[in-house]
Amino acid sequence: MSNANILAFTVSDMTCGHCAKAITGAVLTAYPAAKVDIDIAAKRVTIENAGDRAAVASVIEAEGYSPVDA
Ligand SMILES: [Cu+2]
Repeated sequence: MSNANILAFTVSDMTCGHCAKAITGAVLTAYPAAKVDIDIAAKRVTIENAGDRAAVASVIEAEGYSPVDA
């Protein structure tokens, strides 16, 4: 159960700063208290203090990206 509030996704179609900004914006709109950390080169999105994994993945998918568990 440790770090249960930290989610990590690999988003292979996140290719640039625009993508990162779009994903960050979508997550923060859904979860205003979340902390979003993005590494574009690694195609990695780490999210703290948001919803459960499936719900957060749905938010990213609705923005047009394809998150997989990382
Ligand atoms: Cu982009």
